[in-house]
Amino acid sequence: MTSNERANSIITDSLVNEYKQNGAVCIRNLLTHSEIDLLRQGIDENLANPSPRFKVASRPDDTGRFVEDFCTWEANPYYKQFIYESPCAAVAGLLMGSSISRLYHDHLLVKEANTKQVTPWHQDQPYYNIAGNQTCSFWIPIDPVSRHSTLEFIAGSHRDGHWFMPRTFMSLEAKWFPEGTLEEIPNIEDNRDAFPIIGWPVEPGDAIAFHMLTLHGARGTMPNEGRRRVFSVRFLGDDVRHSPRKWITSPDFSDITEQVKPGDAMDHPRFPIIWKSS
Ligand SMILES: O=C(O)CCC(=O)C(=O)O
Repeated sequence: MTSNERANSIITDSLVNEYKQNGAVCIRNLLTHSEIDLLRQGIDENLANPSPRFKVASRPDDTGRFVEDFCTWEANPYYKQFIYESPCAAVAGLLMGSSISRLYHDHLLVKEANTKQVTPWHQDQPYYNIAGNQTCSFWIPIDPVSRHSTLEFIAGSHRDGHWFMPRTFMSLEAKWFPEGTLEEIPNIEDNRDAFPIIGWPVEPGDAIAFHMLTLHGARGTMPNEGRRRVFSVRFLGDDVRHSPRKWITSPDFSDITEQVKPGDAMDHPRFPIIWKSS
């Protein structure tokens, strides 16, 4: 079966509706052993040769460690092959209801066992340089992840028009939109029962897809768990347009700011179209 055929056989109308309603779905057994192996090699290569964008997202006294890297697919042959050959781009196209899936960027997120650092609740789009509604990010673990340590979402939070203030994960600084210009994220963690929190324990091969405005976050990892290595790849659909900012976005795309006009599609070699509907 081609990856397109696999995507078509897995993505049912009910999964598309769940994506529309909740802004996040778990797709069981989307990826083959060899695709997960490709990501394992890609992550090894990435950690051995971190990019200038690599960052440690946990404090020095954390009992574990949380590291991230961004936008390395062009230099990493394993990531590149995965992005072009796995069914993810086709799945994103079907979930977004888009005629294309354009690559936005890749993102590595590794939490070692017993990492105390949480990933605070946030939306992704306020950190970015894009406007539009047809968006889809994948969160793909290559290790088993428990319900405790998995990525969690507030079901439906992408639909209510809120753009919440993006802040740095550790010091909670407002480095993007100026203070006071966007709504603050409610205190979800201390009031978990008041929110429709969804999340899934996952095995290698499963993938979570979510909208770039869905509120999401993750706890730390448990001492008795292994590493939580995650590859994330993010796609844009038909209606997404360049929305350059006055500040440096995360990831930093200031090098393309002059090359794609505000309001234009993200038509640039950094953002290739990976899938088109037939
Ligand atoms: O892996 C995590 O802890 C956070 C992931 C996340 O925020 C994202 O993929 O946008």
